[in-house]
Amino acid sequence: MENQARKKRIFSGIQPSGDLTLGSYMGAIKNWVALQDEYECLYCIVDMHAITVRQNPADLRRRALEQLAQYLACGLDPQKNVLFIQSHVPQHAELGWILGCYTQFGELSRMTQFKDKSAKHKDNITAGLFTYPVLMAADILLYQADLVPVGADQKQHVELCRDIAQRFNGLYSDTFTLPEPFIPKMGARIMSLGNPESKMSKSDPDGCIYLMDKPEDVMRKFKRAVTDSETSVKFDKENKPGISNLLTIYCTATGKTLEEAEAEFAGQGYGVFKPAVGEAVVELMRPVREEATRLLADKAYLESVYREGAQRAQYLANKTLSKVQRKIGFIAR
Ligand code: ATP
Ligand code: LTN
Repeated sequence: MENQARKKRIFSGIQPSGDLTLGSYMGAIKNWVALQDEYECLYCIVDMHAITVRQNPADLRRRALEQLAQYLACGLDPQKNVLFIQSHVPQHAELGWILGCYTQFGELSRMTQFKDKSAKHKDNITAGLFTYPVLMAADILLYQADLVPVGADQKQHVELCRDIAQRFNGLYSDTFTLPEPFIPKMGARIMSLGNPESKMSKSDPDGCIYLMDKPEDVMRKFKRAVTDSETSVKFDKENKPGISNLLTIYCTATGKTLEEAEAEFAGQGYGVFKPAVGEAVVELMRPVREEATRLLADKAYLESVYREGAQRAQYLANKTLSKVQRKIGFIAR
């Protein structure tokens, strides 16, 4: 990795707070795979972020490992990329604390994810949920990432990260690279199949396709997808949010353009279109599901991947962390 210093760097992560979804695949992971040759990439399982809402310990442990198997199964090469678990690299927490001292209460109060999640978990609004974006900024800035491939919902957090970095650089001279969000043109916001007005999310099993769903479950969910009372397969986000979402999924899964898809289903009605989308997704996910299942049986291999990833990540993280500590006036260890 050190020999490729001229390559630009990428950081991204997903919380092991639920099974990976078609939304996180189309919004984020698909791009991680596409960018892995061109960039030096670190892809993380952000378990420290996951505990900002209550997790069952056994489930958290299982999901973190499953998520690693799924990253690999989606096509992320552990030789090319640094694949690791956030809590294995304590520098994230250390830089997170420091950056929290350069972040305003008001900035964090404006984060829409905090507003949404604190409304959902009214009985457990922790300080960790509030400072979540600071830890996310630490994730990104520790590695001097240039690009952060995420779905549209994470744009605000990446922008806050830039603001924190800019503020720090202004106070102490250039320290952090300013990261850019990388949001796909198509698939940045996949909507729930049960309610096309809200984002497809792990915590909504009916409207959500999980990467590990069996083909019959995928087909059932697509056949039941909420649409409208018309019959034409046309992209119109305002008036036909359900069909527009299905078209987006179909095109992202097959690589076809909206025009090609509309032409393909012209005059055919939803009874033909909905199962066709289901089949495209089943075919997209089949190799991922099969390979993830195979990998999960090989715990020793998965362990070797996350161990090596943590070592490589720590080496890079230490460089930034010691620079930051020196700049703010901590005595070197
Ligand atoms: P939660 O419901 O717990 O908030 P989530 O389902 O939104 O979780 P995350 O783990 O927060 O999923 O997201 C992982 C990555 O996938 C992020 O980059 C996020 O922007 C992206 N992503 C998540 N859901 C979608 C979606 N429906 N459409 C496009 N991208 C998505
Ligand atoms: N907040 C992100 C997960 C996340 C992340 C990151 C994404 C944590 N740290 C750093 C990109 C870069 C989410 O998906 N909810």
